[in-house]
Amino acid sequence: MQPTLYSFRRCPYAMRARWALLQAGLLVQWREIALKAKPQEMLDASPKGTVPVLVLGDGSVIDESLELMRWAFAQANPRHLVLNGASTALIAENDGAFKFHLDRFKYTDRYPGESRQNHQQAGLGILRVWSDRVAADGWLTGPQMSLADGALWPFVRQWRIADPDGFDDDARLTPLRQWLQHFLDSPDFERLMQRADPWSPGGHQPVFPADAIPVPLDQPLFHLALASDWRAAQTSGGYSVSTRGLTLAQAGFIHCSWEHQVQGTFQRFYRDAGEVLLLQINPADVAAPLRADASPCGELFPHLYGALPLLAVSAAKRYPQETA
Ligand SMILES: N[C@@H](CCC(=O)N[C@@H](CS)C(=O)NCC(=O)O)C(=O)O
Repeated sequence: MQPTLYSFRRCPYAMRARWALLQAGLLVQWREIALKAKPQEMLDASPKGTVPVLVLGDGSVIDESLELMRWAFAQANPRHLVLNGASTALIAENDGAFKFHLDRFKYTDRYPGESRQNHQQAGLGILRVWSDRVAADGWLTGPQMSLADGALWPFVRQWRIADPDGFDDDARLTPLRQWLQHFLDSPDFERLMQRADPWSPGGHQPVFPADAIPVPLDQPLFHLALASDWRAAQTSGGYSVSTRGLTLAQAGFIHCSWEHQVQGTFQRFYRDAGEVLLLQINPADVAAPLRADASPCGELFPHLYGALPLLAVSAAKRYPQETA
């Protein structure tokens, strides 16, 4: 059974959670809520009444965004997002001091007696230090994207919306602006900001992501592979090529096809690739999440969000088949 997610579109905690679910190739029952009219079902699962809340198939509840991210990346971490201790300290600073100043800067009328300008300076001060980190290493905690990057960007985006001049005119924030743009330019951003009407019991039940469907486990999947990559996988014990010229870690998933899509995929990407094999995959034998996502032209393709175990491949035949 798919987990159930209670979410609110613009909430930065729910955004970081949905971002992680997208990366991990997961599909959930999506219950968008109105903060002013929380469904009783959500409050029964988590009486503290904050989003996001994820209710798993066994009834257990995750109602802290960071735990939800960690749970998602425990299911699959195809891009090798770094789950390091340095992230924990930065996330604590974000959810603590930075959010404190963001709220008081953004909603000054709710905090009588507070100085908007003081909170702006304090918030920008934190952002400058984060920007220096990005300038030094590429990402917040080092040369690779980590949990901190995924957890903080929705809050930095909120600051930018609240304080466009302060954020855009500060030369020291240039690296952080580029860092934020990376997340906003990704196709994931549009997907995680999809809209839904607030959920009501008995009403329409969408899934998140709304443009994806589950992959049926009783239909074989197919993947076109360079024969040399497949041979290398026999030695290394696992296959992790996404598509021609891209690794699983680069793309975030392994491209697959249903039977009727194989020929088109071959024509588009492999016709001049030399020796090509068609791998037939039993979807019930893969451990990593499978999700069918819409391609840029809208067609749904099955994607595997982890390495392909050799045992899940029931046949590897030359493609197109040689005629005698
Ligand atoms: N520590 C929680 C904080 C979540 C949170 O505060 N979410 C806000 C929305 S952005 C909320 O649900 N507030 C309840 C309300 O406004 O009634 C987490 O990380 O999940």
